[in-house]
Amino acid sequence: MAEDKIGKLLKSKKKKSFQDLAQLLTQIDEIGIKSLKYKQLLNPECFSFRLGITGPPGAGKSTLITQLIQHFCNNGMSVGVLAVDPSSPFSGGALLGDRIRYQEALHNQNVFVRSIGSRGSLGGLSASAYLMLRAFDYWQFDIVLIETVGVGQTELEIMNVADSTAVVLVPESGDGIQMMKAGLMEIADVFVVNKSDRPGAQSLVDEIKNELHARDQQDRVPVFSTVASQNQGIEELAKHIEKESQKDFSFFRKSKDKIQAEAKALLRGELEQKITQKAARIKSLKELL
Ligand SMILES: Nc1nc2c(ncn2[C@@H]2O[C@H](COP(=O)(O)OP(=O)(O)O)[C@@H](O)[C@H]2O)c(=O)[nH]1
Ligand SMILES: [Mg+2]
Repeated sequence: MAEDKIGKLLKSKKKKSFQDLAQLLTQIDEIGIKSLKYKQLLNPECFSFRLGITGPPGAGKSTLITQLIQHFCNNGMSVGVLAVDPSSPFSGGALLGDRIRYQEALHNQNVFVRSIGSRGSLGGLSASAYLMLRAFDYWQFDIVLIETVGVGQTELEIMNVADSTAVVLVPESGDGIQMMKAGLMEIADVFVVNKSDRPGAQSLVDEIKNELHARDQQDRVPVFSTVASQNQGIEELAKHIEKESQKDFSFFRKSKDKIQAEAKALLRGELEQKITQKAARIKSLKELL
């Protein structure tokens, strides 16, 4: 039974094997909210710093993550990645060239990657995403990177689950203002203007900085320029993230807002399961009346 297996996997943590973790995540996905019966998952002893990385598809989030992984591993840190994106190269959705590059980074012994489909059917981040991140905490990664693709609700919900959120934008999209309207301005703790090798990068940086200024957020939210595909600007960004990761964010995690957001996602997951089960038993729509 899934539940016995979870108990066993949680206890065998001494070895800290990624194979065990992979199995644990599969079991958690299966039993959903019941995973919280295990105190190790309900109240993890430690929190791994979670950086959410969000932005439009093709902005270079996965490329950026690959470079960040390399940087953190070189500094002796362990890195967990949750790719909440079915088209993520981490789940094999990329061109061959990309995949080879990822594999280079993933070869690293201290890196664990899991990809999951983007959303629960009722919208928002899936219950599984929340629960799996609890397992990441239990495994005590130094840093956990969460990639979400920019589709409205999921994109914004990243702030509920991450300790800090990086919003990745690119010059060619030309929709800096659009992004700001979509609420990204409010959730960003750091902006990354990637593909800075393309024209218009500096004006996007200026646009973001002006907007931050207008909101009196210029001192809180830095703006970095990167060319992820050429490993440019990564060092500065990574150093900033490392510094952020040292902060005490346990207060944040235990806040009422965060707990309620997670509760909502978990309840939604339960409801989805019930709907699926009930629908599977229905032979005539009359039964719904
Ligand atoms: N010119 C340029 N291309 C980049 C840069 N970063 C990533 N790319 C390319 O953009 C494409 C999409 O990157 P990917 O990381 O998959 O984007 P994601 O959808 O945001 O995860 C890939 O072909 C990358 O090689 C960059 O800084 N400059
Ligand atoms: Mg991606």
